[in-house]
Amino acid sequence: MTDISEPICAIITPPGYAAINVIRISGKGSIGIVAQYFKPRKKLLNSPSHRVVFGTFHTKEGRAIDQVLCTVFRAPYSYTGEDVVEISSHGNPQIASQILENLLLDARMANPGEFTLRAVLNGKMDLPQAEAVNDLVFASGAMAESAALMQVQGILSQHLQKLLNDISDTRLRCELAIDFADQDLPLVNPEDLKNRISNLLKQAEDLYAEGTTQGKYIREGIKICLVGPTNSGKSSLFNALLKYSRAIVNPQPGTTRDYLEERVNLQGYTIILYDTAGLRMSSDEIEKEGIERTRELMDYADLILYLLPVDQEINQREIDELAPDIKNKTLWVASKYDLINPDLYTIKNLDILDGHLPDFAIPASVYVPNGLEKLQQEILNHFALPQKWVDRPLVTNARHLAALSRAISSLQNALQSIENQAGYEFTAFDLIATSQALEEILGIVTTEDLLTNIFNNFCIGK
Ligand SMILES: Nc1nc2c(ncn2[C@@H]2O[C@H](COP(=O)(O)OP(=O)(O)O)[C@@H](O)[C@H]2O)c(=O)[nH]1
Ligand SMILES: [Mg+2]
Repeated sequence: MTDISEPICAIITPPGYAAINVIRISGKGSIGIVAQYFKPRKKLLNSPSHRVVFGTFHTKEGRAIDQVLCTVFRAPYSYTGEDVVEISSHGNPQIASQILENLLLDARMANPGEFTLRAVLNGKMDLPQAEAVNDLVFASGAMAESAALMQVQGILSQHLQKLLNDISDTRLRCELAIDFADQDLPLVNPEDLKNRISNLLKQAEDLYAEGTTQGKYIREGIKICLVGPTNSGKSSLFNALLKYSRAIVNPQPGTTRDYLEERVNLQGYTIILYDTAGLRMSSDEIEKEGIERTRELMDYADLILYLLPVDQEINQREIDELAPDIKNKTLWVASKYDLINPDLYTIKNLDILDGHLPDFAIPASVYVPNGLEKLQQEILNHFALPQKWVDRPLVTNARHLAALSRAISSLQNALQSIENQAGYEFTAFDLIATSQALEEILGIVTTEDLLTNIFNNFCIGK
């Protein structure tokens, strides 16, 4: 890695006209570099940390560019841990570019995520916190924001650190047992070690399970696919959930032939909603293609909302044929519920789906006030998603999940070796492997490739 105190700079506000622009410079000599162009120079040079200094930014030749505010942060009390100056100029992109051009005479352009990388290298934050900074910038939905913020604050890191401590404690006990094999140590017995490892395994597995379900939904959004016969109200429901008319709604069957994809927010969670072609036996080639795509989407989706409109007869054979093997990720929806005729169609009639669920279908109507409330509630229930954010360690990052999964395998091996009485050396070895996997999450052991990969996804200026 290159010299880590070399000054780097970038415009850290979005491009274009705005009220202000901010240009950041970080690294050795940053304050002096800015002071060359700034009047009153001494005031900037002598400014204490966390102060704002008002003045004029000039070119090297002495031509005034703009009146600016310089915020001074002195090492180590800055985001990066280095000397930092943030120059706020008037929000004309040409002004910001000219300021940057002058700084670039003495500093280099920052790479994506390089300010945050320096924060990590200087011990201002650990790797999961840095990754969460990026998640926070790109978070969609209140839940994703809360999850990322919690990680920036280090809640996951603290939890992993505690797990690491417990693992080393257990490993030390194994090592004691190896070293003093001929003596009777009350501190180590197989039963106790087994309990400790089982307990560690359970904690790791719980963290993993929540990460692959809620963590994944928070990070990637929940993919929900609307399916059902033609004219069952899929497009209407799609629009109603979106709260605007995106899909064409038409009493003519077969209006939606391709599928549509939109994101909506449901109580802080991002839902990726798909409106699909109706499922029915068809001889029309285009419609057949649409139905094929619907089937692919059904495989891909996290949840299927299968609409069974109350004004149509349910064709059991069609459901079996067109939508097999989806029953465990399907919510059955009694759509157009405002049209219900209790004599003809009761929830009980849905018993013809016997053997394939549903104990009930969820009544839904886009034409009555609050007609979708129950459905929205059932969606959240299906995923057991809390409606309010609770601070807890939650893994939302694919890299972290992969490492956690390796930690779990090693713990399983450790448990196995105790049960098989294979010798404490093996258990200790597996516990070391467990620690290494968790340390990788925390960035205690990193490679340059890993860091480059992570920070390449950041925006310039972060
Ligand atoms: N009464 C009533 N009619 C609905 C409801 N949802 C949709 N419709 C009507 O059903 C017809 C088909 O709707 P559409 O959304 O295009 O169904 P799709 O073919 O499944 O996409 C249209 O005439 C809609 O106005 C509902 O909740 N109540
Ligand atoms: Mg449609």
